[in-house]
Amino acid sequence: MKMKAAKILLLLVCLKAFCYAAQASKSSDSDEWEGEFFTEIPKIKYEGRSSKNPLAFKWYNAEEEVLGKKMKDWFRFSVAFWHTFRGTGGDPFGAPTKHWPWEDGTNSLKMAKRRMRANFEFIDKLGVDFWCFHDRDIAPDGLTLEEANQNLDEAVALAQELQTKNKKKVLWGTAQLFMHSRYMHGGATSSELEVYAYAAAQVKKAMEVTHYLGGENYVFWGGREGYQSLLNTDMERELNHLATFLQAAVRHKKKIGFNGTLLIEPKPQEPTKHQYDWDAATTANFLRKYGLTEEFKLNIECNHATLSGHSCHHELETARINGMLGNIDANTGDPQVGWDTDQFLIDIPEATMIMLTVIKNGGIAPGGFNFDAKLRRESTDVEDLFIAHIVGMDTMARGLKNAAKLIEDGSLAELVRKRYQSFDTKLGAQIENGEADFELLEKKVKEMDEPYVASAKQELAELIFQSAL
Ligand code: XLS
Ligand code: NI
Ligand code: NI
Repeated sequence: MKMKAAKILLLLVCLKAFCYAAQASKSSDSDEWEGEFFTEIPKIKYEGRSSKNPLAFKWYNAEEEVLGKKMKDWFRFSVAFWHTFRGTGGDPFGAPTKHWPWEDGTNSLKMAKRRMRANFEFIDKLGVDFWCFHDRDIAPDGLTLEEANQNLDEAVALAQELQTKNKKKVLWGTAQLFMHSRYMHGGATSSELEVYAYAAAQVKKAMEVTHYLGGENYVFWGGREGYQSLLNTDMERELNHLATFLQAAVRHKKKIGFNGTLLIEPKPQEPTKHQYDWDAATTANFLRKYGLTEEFKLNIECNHATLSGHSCHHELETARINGMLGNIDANTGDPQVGWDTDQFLIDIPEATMIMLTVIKNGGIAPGGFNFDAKLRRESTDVEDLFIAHIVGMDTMARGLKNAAKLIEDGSLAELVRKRYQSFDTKLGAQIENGEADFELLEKKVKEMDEPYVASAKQELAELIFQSAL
């Protein structure tokens, strides 16, 4: 009996191996993949809460309206090409663990095109409308800028064709200014003029292809724009360089007629010890100093928020109240790990707080929720790529529903309103309009008794919050 079971198992394993081998077959010198990439994955559908199917949504129902807007329009979910199609599972201590059946182990242009086809099948099956990319994720680099640009043009031409066919869009594009060794001191903040120029040329091209693909935003993430030691760094000069770089990007945007939003993605460190766009407040201050507040918004990444010692909710609120909330890189870190682990978000309270801010902001378009998130090194099945995004999307959908419940119920807003009601007075209005000077306030104090100080009602606020989850 045992032998028989083992034989059946062996047969199944062989069948599966054969199946992959068959899928992997392709005509020898074409990038065309014969058949589907994800043959065993159906189109992901909404099946509701009672479903036990891991390849179905339990909460995310694209067409369902919440507070007058379809779920898909609240989120505008996007797949990050670099994690989903270039993530290998390699880490500083270990080799790649992911051996996707469509990969041939090269970084050729042919392979780039095949991956592009896989990307569009993936986002289509997942039911997502957007994708994000770095220039060097989607096409191999070249020995010269011209060669790199040529490779990029070929990959982008195919992307354009597949976008039209599948009715998909670019949420944002960006330039990879951190991998190549020339960027070891940074791009726009490199101590080397030739590297500054190279970075500018690379961003110029990345902006142009993002525009060509109809991208709705363009991101600047300054991974290496920062320092390892202040002793060898002229911080003032580097920040000035960063500003002139961004000003030139604005001029180029206008020149090519790109109407997308320019976004800066704050992160405090990693790979540098200190990254200049530390957090939302630091970045807003930088933009203000250099007269760039009208031209840029922020792309808040939740894992970066926690690295900078804030919550994602704090960073989103900071961006919102500065009129700068542009996009969300939806991911999360690990409370026991001190780096950017880029995990899919599964925390319902966190998702609820994120959505409270997004609703207050009236939505996030033309930005969206980009899954800047990757599978764990140990997750190696093709279906894991889908399951990871499904859980991320369901988590955000639950967050949206909870936040809507809290807003419709109104008691949390009422608690906050009541806390500040002493300012809803004549004197309060004078203070808030900046008309109350110190003499006036001193006079008022002399007329009154010791101030009345009410309870903050934090536990009541928490009780109301958790009752909506
Ligand atoms: C890295 C960043 C990066 C940007 C795009 O930590 O999150 O992935 O989103 O360059
Ligand atoms: Ni990011
Ligand atoms: Ni990140």
